[in-house]
Amino acid sequence: MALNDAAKLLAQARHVVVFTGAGISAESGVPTFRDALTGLWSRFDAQALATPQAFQEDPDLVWGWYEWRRQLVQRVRPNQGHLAVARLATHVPQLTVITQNVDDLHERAGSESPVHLHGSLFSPRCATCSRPAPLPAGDEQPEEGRRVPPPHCAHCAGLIRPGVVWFGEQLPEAALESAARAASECDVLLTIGTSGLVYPAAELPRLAARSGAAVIQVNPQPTPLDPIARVNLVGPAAEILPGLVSAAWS
Ligand code: BV8
Ligand code: ZN
Repeated sequence: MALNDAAKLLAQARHVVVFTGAGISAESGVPTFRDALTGLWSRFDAQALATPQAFQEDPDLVWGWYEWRRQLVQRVRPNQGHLAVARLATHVPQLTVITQNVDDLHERAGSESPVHLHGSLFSPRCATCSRPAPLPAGDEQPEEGRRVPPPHCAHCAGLIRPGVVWFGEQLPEAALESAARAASECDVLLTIGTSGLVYPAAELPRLAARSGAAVIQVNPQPTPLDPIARVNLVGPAAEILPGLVSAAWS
């Protein structure tokens, strides 16, 4: 049965990579990228809003969207899926957590320094001189769809932007390099809650499979990664992961 097969692969693994997408945060109440734009945001397309062009054209709208998302993340909690991933570290000789998510739920669940391929909502920086900027004080959540003018850089007065990787922007080189090295060296890559559509991140599970790793997928929906998954656990992460970890090390 698929769960036992996955548990056996995990229990025997020396180096496990966990690769997560927006789906692992869905059960915490963080909308996935596909359905991030609900309510008043629904008139926008995330892929159009998550671009340097959008910020150029309407910085207040883009800053307002990210501030709304950051405040939302601050109000929710890691779920049983994030906690199970954190527990893996106590069982697996070597664990590398790689996330495409810009929330801090892996950290808050206890995962040490996950690799953030697409940056973070919690590391704003100056769009002009790239100096890191402080997070805005206060925690009132801007209401959905409201424009919020971004702060200005204390050093050069440039506009502050979210510390995320937008479409058309390069991923942080060090993060991508360490992620690719881990994917090519691991015995098992556990891909959780990602549609496997966004590159170059989506290349990682394929790289792991090509390098001989067993890929285990956790997702309620079919994805383009199905053909390379040794085991496909169909269902929500917060339900599947705790059972998987206890089946492997009970
Ligand atoms: C770059 C941060 C180049 C921002 C994000 C054509 C072909 C190939 C590539 C391209 C192309 N045209 C353009 C490109 C490049 C582009 C790309 O890949 N586009 C795609 C759409 C085709 N990539 C880029 O632009 C990247 N940069 O290539 O630079 C370059 C080279 C040289 C010089 C300059 C530039 C940058 C990509 C990073 C974009 N930023 N995030 C923000 O968050 O606002 S990506 C963003 O979308 C998310 O981070 C996420 O990774 C991704 C996908 O969003 P979602 O679908 O929500 O999330 P996910 O994919 O994880 O899917 C949710 C899944 O969860 C689903 O499968 C669902 O079934 C599942 N699920 C739901 N509930 C649960 C669940 N699973 C488990 N449990 C549940 N309960
Ligand atoms: Zn500056």
